[in-house]
Amino acid sequence: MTIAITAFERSPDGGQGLARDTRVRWALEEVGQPYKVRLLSFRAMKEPAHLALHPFGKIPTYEEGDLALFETGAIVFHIAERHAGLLPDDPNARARAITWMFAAVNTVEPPIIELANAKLLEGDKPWNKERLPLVEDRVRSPMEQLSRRLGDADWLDGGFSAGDLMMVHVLLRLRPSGILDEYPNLAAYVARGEARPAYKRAFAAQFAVYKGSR
Ligand code: GTB
Repeated sequence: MTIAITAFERSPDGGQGLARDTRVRWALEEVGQPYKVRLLSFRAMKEPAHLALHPFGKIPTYEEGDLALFETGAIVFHIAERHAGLLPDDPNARARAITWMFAAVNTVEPPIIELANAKLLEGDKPWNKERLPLVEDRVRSPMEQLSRRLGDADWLDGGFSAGDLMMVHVLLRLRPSGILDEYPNLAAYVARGEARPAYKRAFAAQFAVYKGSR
């Protein structure tokens, strides 16, 4: 059955792979599933046809036959459950990999998004200069703890899993701030993710959209 996802017609990140369709593309590439992409304008995302798929009017969505999903955590989990390659067979190891997926979106991602918003959307506010260091510290706290947990391991729990895929993509959003490079083992972890052939294919596919939109 053909898989179709949605993505930005014109990604505001300039093709850096930071928009969340990249993590879905990456998961599909890891498990060797072909997919189509429907590109959406910001206006189309808020129209009824898309709101029927995504109640919050965002990308990405995932369609496969009668099934329509939104939320990248749920989409990547679905892909990982249906196809081999992203979750270990051992039940406990599988549960731990899923735990890392939740940690990526529930614990690590929110302060990173808050920082991106503080810079992008609130940069002109008079209180921004005073607030920014507080927001940055709220990012550094989980980063410090994640860095300690990863230590000198390649991946978070044994072999590469959907937990690493989600975590690496979440951390990529931090790179432009310089904070990722404050944690050399996490910077190397992200680079290991980016070096995976499946990530490179996903990155190239989203970059081709950006290049075509210029
Ligand atoms: N929790 C949801 C998920 O994980 O699927 C969040 C989905 C989401 O926020 N999607 C964003 C969106 O549709 C795109 S990825 N935004 C449009 C809107 O809200 O109207 C977020 C994103 C946007 C821009 C950059 N960038 O420029 O670097 C990076 C990431």
